[in-house]
Amino acid sequence: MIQLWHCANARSFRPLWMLEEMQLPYQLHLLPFPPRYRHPGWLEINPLGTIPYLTEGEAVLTESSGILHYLTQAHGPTDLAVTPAEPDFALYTNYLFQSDATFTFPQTLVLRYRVLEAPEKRLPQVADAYAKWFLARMTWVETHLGGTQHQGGREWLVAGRFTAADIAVGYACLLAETLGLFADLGPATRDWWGRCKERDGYRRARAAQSG
Ligand SMILES: N[C@@H](CCC(=O)N[C@@H](CS)C(=O)NCC(=O)O)C(=O)O
Repeated sequence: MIQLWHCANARSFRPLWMLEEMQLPYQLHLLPFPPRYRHPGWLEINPLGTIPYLTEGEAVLTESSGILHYLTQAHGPTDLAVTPAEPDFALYTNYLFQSDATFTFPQTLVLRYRVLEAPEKRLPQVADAYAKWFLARMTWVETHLGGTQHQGGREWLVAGRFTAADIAVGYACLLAETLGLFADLGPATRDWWGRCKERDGYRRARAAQSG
């Protein structure tokens, strides 16, 4: 049985949403955020102190977008993955890695220095700089979604269908909503995120984390 340790709306939402899209059985462990400080014994389970933390038998994974890849490979085949035989395989792979390393990374500095730190330790200059960084990086997504498909724009990020890339990158929009950055994203990105949120899998994942 797959087990997922998760905090509401944190990066572990990526695997939670994926599990719901794939309709795989799993056991969810909901933790308070940040678990390192608020869930005694968490560092003994995961020395990184972070979530997601997913296990399946001997398999242990801690990277949210890597887990999406793991699930498609271990429990596929599924149309949520793009195969090497498809034209968008390179874009798909790039989005999976880009989702956390390029898009969510700057958001976490905004979260930390604008929201999580005690007021006297907040650093508005750092938070503002990384908010700008995030919005600048997301122009890649805006340009991509707004182009081709006969220049009417793309419905989904790759392969003309909803895939794990939409989940991985879509999470950055969820976090942008939490951080008050969503309105500053481009119109094609905001429309696409609206479509993502209409997925039954997304709705089930949101319901699962609310207990
Ligand atoms: N690159 C990792 C980052 C994991 C990570 O930093 N998770 C955050 C939650 S969004 C966390 O656990 N933060 C709490 C902490 O560091 O104490 C991933 O994509 O899963």
